[in-house]
Amino acid sequence: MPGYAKSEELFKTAQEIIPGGVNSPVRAWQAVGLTPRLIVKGAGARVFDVDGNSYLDYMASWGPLILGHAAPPVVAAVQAAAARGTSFGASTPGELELAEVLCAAVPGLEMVRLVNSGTEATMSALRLARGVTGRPRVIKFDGCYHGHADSFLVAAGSGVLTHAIPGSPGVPAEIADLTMSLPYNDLDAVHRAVQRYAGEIAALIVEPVAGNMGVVPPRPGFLPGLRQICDAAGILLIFDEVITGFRVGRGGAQALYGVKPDLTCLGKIIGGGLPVGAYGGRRDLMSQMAPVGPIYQAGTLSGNPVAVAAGLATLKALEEPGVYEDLEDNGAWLARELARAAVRQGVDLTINRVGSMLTVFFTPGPVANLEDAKRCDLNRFRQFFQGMLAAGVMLPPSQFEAFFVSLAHARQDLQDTVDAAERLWARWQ
Ligand code: KE4
Repeated sequence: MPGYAKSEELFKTAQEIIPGGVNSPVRAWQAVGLTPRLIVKGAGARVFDVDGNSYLDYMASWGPLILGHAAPPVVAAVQAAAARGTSFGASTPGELELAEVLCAAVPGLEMVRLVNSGTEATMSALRLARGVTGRPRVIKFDGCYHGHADSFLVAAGSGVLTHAIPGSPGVPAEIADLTMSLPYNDLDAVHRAVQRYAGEIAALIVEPVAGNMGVVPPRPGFLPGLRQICDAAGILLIFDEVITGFRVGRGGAQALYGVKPDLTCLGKIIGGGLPVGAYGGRRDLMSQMAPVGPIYQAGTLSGNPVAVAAGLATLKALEEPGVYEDLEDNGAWLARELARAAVRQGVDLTINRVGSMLTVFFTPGPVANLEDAKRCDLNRFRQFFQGMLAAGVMLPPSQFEAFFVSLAHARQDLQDTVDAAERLWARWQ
């Protein structure tokens, strides 16, 4: 391996003019105690850093790159769109096409609006819920992350959890007080909160498969139970499918588990690696959004034609027959073989997986909520990350994130990953 002198030099300079040297905190690799590698290229299942090192990539840009890096149809669509102009400040046919694709695929979407990030999607969905119900409170779950809008930074899972910031300075207590954060998979806690604040709760927002405390699937009955509680209390159910949308199936987690939310938030995959988010749901709710309704939300680059082209090319590629079966087969194979290697090497771990998103938790488990996830041996994860990086495998730099298998990962890539892990674990004895 040619070392990482250039990454070190550039990252040192970056820290002088960009907070922490990064444009998003988790990229600073503080949780794994290494200098982050600056990436200059991706191709298929691999990324290449500024020093010329190559890595099998399981970060997938935190989820969007389900086709792999620089997928030819996406690159071609972006090049063609850019050559026609990058933004017009006017509606374009592509925005309508993407809205039609989303509404056709996702059961809960009767209407949808494009924005620029998952944060914008969730903050807009919450404003809509509060505007329609006239109620101020919102329920979220410990370990779930919904972006960095004030109402959600009270006990978020990604970023904030990794950086041990309980909530965040700058979030007014008055705002945080309107949010309740409950244990994931705990319907009794939801019942208690709803009884305590009946009539004051606008919405309950949930990652239908949690991805920001590591992957934590919903217990059987959890999602249907949330639906029933919300129906009985007049609370709007919001599924944050920014990760799970088009990841765990074409219709997202709501199709996989058969529970339809009132509002859905999307991001990541629907932009194919470019900035696209979306929120949508029942027509009677979305019709309350300006300019047709009174609730305001806007964005200069919402529905940007180049980003929309990347999203459309990605979602079109995901219409190919068998793609989700392939992702399921490869996700299951990787999880099973990693677990078998861990047993052979006497390493205590738990692997949670849904489709092609999975997390290796360094705890005997089970891991069904944030408290369970917090029992992980973070030093073991740090050793695992560092050892795998040295072996040419780039994992997400936090115990509380998901590995993503893409359509570009060949079975041999997965085998190489398992072999690297087993060689590393053998040295742990
Ligand atoms: P963005 O604003 O980062 O596009 O989306 C926020 C968001 C909303 N909802 C869910 C379920 C999410 O996972 C996210 C963002 N995910 C994190 C990592 N899991 C993004 C990585 C980062 O913060 O750099």
